Parts: sequence; C-alpha cells; structure tokens
Amino acid sequence: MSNTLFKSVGIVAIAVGSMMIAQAYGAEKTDTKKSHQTSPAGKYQPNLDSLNKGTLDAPGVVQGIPALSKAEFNKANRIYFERCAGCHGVLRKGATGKPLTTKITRERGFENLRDFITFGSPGGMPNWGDSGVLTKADISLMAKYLLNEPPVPPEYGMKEVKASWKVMVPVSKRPTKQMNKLDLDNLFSVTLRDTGEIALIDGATKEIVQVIKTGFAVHISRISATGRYLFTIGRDAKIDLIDLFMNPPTRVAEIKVGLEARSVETSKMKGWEDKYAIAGDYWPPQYVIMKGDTLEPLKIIGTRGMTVGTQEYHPEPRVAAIVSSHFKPEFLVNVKETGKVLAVDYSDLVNLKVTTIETERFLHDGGFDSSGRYFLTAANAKNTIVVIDTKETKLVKMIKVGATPHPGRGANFVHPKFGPVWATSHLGDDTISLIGTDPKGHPKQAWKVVQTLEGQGGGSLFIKTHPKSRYLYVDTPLNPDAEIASSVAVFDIKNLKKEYKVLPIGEWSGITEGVRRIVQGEYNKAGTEIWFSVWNAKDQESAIVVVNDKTLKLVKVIKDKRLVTPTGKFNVYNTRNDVY
Ligand code: DHE
Repeated sequence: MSNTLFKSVGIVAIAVGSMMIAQAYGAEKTDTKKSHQTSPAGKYQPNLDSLNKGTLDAPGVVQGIPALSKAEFNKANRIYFERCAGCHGVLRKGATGKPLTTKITRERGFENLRDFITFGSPGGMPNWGDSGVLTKADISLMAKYLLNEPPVPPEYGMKEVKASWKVMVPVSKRPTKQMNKLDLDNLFSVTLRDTGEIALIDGATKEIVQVIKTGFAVHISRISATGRYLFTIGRDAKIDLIDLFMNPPTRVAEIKVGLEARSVETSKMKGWEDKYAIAGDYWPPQYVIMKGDTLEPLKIIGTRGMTVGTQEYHPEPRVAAIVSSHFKPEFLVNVKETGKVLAVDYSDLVNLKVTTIETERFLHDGGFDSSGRYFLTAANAKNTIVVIDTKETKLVKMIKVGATPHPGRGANFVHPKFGPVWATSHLGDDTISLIGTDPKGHPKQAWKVVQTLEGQGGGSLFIKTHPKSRYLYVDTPLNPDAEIASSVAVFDIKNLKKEYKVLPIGEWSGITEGVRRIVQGEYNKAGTEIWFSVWNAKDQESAIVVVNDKTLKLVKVIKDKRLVTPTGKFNVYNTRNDVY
C-alpha cells in the first residue's frame, strides 16, 4: 500500500489514543515542544460554528489573570467554538479531549498553554501553531482566553423553539395526492454544505429539479416513512420540512430546535408513519419531538446526566445519530458523551417511557443490519461497535473493531462464507471490519468480527453496497494522500481475497483543481448505479460522479454551477426504507 506515511501516523495515533484519556494532563508537560501531526480522526471533530454566532457575555476581570477586551473575547470565542469545543466541550469540562477548566489551566499557566496549542500532543491535540492553522497572535489570545472562565451559551427551551416555528403551508392547503410528475422514489436530496441548500436531483435524467434554501451548513436529509416528506437539518439546528407531493416540492414548515444540531429522523413503525419527527441537539444537550407534518414542537427532553462506567455527571452530552425502530414505536437516540442509547417510546408522549441502554462512551453514527432489527452503532473514540436489539430493546454486544470506526449507516451484504454481515470502515486505520449479523442462521459468527479487509488507507467516512450489488465501496476523503482522498476502493463481495480495485473518481470528474475529496456513495433506487460527491472547496468546482455498479465504469459527471460543496446524497427510497 502506498500510504506508509499515513499508516505510521495512524498507528501512533491509535496507540496513544487509548492512552489519552487515562493520561494525566500534567504528564505531557515535558513533551510540549515536539510537534504532533494531526490524524484524520483528530481533524474530524465537531466545529460548533453555529453556536458562536450569538454574542456571549465575557467573564468578569480576575486579579492576576490577563483580561480580554470585548473584541478579543469575541474572537477567542469564535476560535474556541470552531476549533476546540468539539473535543473539549462547550463548557470546557472535557469530552473526547481533556477538561480545560480554569482550575487546570491556571495551574498550567500561560506559557505552557501557548506551547501546548502550538505543538499539540501525542494524545491527539492538533498542532495548531506548527501546522499554520493559528497565528502566534491567535495562540497567545487563546492561551489568555483559557485562563478566564468559559462563557455559558444560553439554553433553548420550548419558548424559544416555539417562537422559531413557522408553518408556511398548512396541512389543509396541501394536496392529497402527488401533484408533480417526478419519480419521487428515485429522487436524490443532495447536501450543498457551504451554501446551506439542498439540490433535488432526478435519479434517471440526473437533472437538478430544484435547489432549496435550508439551514446553515446543512448536514443530513431524512425521509418520512411514506416518502412524502423530506426533512433537512442544519448545523444551526434549523429543520426544514419539504412536501414532495407539491408541484414543485415546497418547504411547508420550519423550526429551530436548538443552537447546534446534527440529526433528524421520523417515525417509521407501522401505524405511525409520518406521525412524528425527532431531532437531536449538540447544544443545548436535548432532543425534541415534533409533529411529522407540521413540525409543531411537542416535547423536549434533556440528556444531561451520568456517564456509563465511572458514573460521573456530564453537563453537555450531545445527541448524535437517531434511528427509527421498525419493530416498536420507538426512536433510538445516541447520547454521545454519556454512552447511552435511549429507546424513546413515542406511543404515549404524556407518560413518556424511555429505556436507557448503557453501552460505551462517544456514540456517533450507525445503522441497521439487513433484517432491520439490530442497530449497529459506533462508539468511535473507543474503537467499538455497539449492537442493540430493537425488538427486545436491549444491548446485544459491544465489539472491538479498528481505530475510530465511522460507518455512516454501514453496509450490509451476504458474505460467501459467513452469511449476512454488516461492515464499517475507519477514520484511524485502513481496515474494514465485517461483523456477522445472523444469530439464527450463523450463530458462531454472530456479533463477531468475521473478517478484516485492508483498504486504501485511513480517513474513511462512508462505506456502501446494495442488496443487488456484488461490490462494496469504501471512500477515504480524509486521507492525507490526495490520490487516495480522490478515489474509492471497490471490493468484490463474491471474492474478498481479491485485491480491491481503485476507481479514480476525482480524475473521472474532469476537475483538475482542489483536493477533490470523494465522499459518500449512494445508490439509485434500482441498485444499478452508485453516486459519489466530488467535494471541493466552496470557491472551486465540485461535481457528482455516477458509476455503473455492474461494469464499474463512468455513467455521467453531473456538473452545474449550483452544485457547491455537495457532500451527503439521500435517495428517497433507500433512505426511507433503510436500504444500505
Ligand atoms: Fe456528519 C451523519 C455528526 C462532519 C456528512 N454526522 C452524521 C451523524 C452525526 C454526524 C451524529 C449521524 C446522523 C444520524 O444518522 O442521525 N458530522 C458530525 C459531526 O459532529 C462532524 C464530525 C463534525 C461537524 O462539525 O459537524 C460531522 N459530516 C461531517 C462532514 O464534514 C461531512 C463529511 C460533510 C457534511 O456535509 O457535513 C458529513 N454526516 C455526513 C453525512 C451523514 C452524516 C453524509 C449521513 C450519512 C448517511 O448515510 O446517512
């Protein structure tokens, strides 16, 4: 494999990553002058750049602690939320990174903090100064900022949520049947990350049907069980509800459920189709249940509480992935920092029953196995996949995989030897872990890593196949090698011993400038084509490349000046039916 450099960096990151939490802050003191390169997992941390938009109150002046002017404080705040809060927490009480409370920072002192920010640490702290991301002046400002008390962002309760809620087209004014001629099930909703828009693209003609304004740095799309309603969520926690039956598809309601968010989902249980929606916040730490056709907010539930294991209070456990059970009227809500999966029973919102399933800390993304019964989700900083049985609402197993798994929703296929498996790739190494998911037919293999494949390198975000396909596609958009970041590896499921093929998607796009990160394969409804985003910077050309799943040849490059920073793509049929 050509990425020896990344592999060695990756291995160091894995070895030290597990030490990181146990290591006392002070233990790294002697190491601060050595620069530590940032791993892809280190770079892939939440950027809370929506939360910093409001003005927060500066802390009072403390004798002996450098005071900051209002302008300095606002600048430091912006840098902190963009670069630091994802790991160290909004309140600086620690998350995947260490706490930075003033008790700790004042003990360390200005110079020590300055060096630490400049050179990073072997425990995963990026080398912000040495890598050129922050200037000397910025670093000096941040060291002073950390000596002061952190500001506390506001709460966002029902009063604020309700005030943001707007229904543009009431249910009574909406059509009772589909009014446009679109093949809705083969429509793709494409995230245009940096313009805060989605593009609806027709799966057959590959023409852009419409571009719709959504929340800031829009993140994902989810589709209601009947396929009529499309939900998008921005990082600013704004949800847009789009009625696909209207001609043209139209935004019919919007709401802001918090100040920072990443996930939205809708009720999928038989009898409850389209009835409810749920969204999870990063800040405040809470989730909100709404009416599925109007977004009327019904219930807000906070997630603050005790962590699994050490059972310590965590003041800001973020809500990561949410999936909707097909077996019970329940949402499965990942609470990241406390390591709990909450099964929220939406059949009675007044006498709300929430089953708390204790798993592992730092839950992030995940999806179902091919039967739709088991939810497999990554506790990414713990190199673990957690399996939940959504029929019995209980933990099945926690399985150790490679370094920093990032499955997206994962990929399901039938392994020639081990039967049904679910697969994840990793941010921190080049492996792909295949986990047996068939406890009845293949009990020996169930909930074990049955095979580990080697891909192009670390920095993978998404893995994909389709029930009708014989191929497994693995992207590597965060790999430091530009060639690896701009191509995907394809494994032949029928012959996993064979070396993977590399599809040079970036080259196929015809785009010659930029890093051309290839991200997130998504199938059309028939499972005959897979679409990849060529994700470039906002001021550079991006594209979507469509590949024939049988021949592995290029079908079409979708280019349009409106396609700015395309990332996630959500085929209506596959998303609503959890086909992946
Ligand atoms: Fe995502 C899913 C969080 C950065 C593209 N991302 C998710 C989910 C979470 C999450 C919790 C699961 C949602 C669910 O299923 O309910 N993402 C985060 C972050 O915290 C992080 C690391 C940093 C941040 O500041 O947001 C982050 N994500 C990104 C990106 O930079 C990506 C690559 C491009 C983009 O548009 O933002 C990105 N995330 C995606 C996509 C999915 C996703 C495409 C859905 C995958 C799917 O198949 O359903």
